[in-house]
Amino acid sequence: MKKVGKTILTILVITTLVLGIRRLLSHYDPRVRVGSECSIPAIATQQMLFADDFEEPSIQEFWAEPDAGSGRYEPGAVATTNERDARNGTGCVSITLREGDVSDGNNNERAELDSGKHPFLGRTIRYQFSILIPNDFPQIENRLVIAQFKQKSYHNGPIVAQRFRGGRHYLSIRTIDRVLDGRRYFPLPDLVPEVWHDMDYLIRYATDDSGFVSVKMDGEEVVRYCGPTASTQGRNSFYNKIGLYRDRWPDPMTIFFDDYRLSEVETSRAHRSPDLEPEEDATPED
Ligand SMILES: [Ca+2]
Repeated sequence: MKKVGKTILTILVITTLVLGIRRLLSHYDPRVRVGSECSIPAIATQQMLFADDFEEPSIQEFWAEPDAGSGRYEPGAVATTNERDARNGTGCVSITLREGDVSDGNNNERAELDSGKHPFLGRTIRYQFSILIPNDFPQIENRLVIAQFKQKSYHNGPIVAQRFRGGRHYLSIRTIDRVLDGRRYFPLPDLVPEVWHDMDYLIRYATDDSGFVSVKMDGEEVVRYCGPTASTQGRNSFYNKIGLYRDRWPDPMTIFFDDYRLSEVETSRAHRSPDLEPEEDATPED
């Protein structure tokens, strides 16, 4: 029995060490600067490329078809509605996910609107949308992504993901093309049920350290990250999804969005945004 105990202890120690070293290797990236160490250029001009205010009976045509690629949402899962107060106008979009919807067989399920794939490498793109969770939205300890920014052919997850898990609202950004890819985590202000929150992402897609991600929520900058935001292994093809992507769960979820805008931005290096306050410690988590 003593020998068995010793063996188990040895295995535990080795596992902890390996996981710790892996975490260090994947987290540390000398090309990355965050918070006040990172300077984001100010917006000089911007041109809107796609927009949906969800005032029409159907969503706009730029959104990818429900069954494009590996599938986006089940018939009827996405619908414009004027049955609740919209962020602006009278309409918004409701997205509902039920157990087993559009699963790829890997214990996940989804109902997401997809911006379509675009050659955004070397360009600065601004994504704005408003988001509302209803009072009865399940706040559960289960993976849930409500907005994500992805690069085609760069596998194993999004570059940037807005997550909501067990009531915690936070962002993940991948550290790209390292020996071991990892993620950095940033806390976001609470998502208050029945309140419209305005998200505003500014992302420069670059495979070198000229890339950046700046996130504003309700007009306040809450995340600032400088470093690679695109992989040399992926294509020059980027897409944004909003909605519900989670590990399998029995209870249905409905979330609302309004005022979607996708714009290309010209920045002025001469006029930088004022520095952020030093970054708070983020809770590391998978
Ligand atoms: Ca609207």
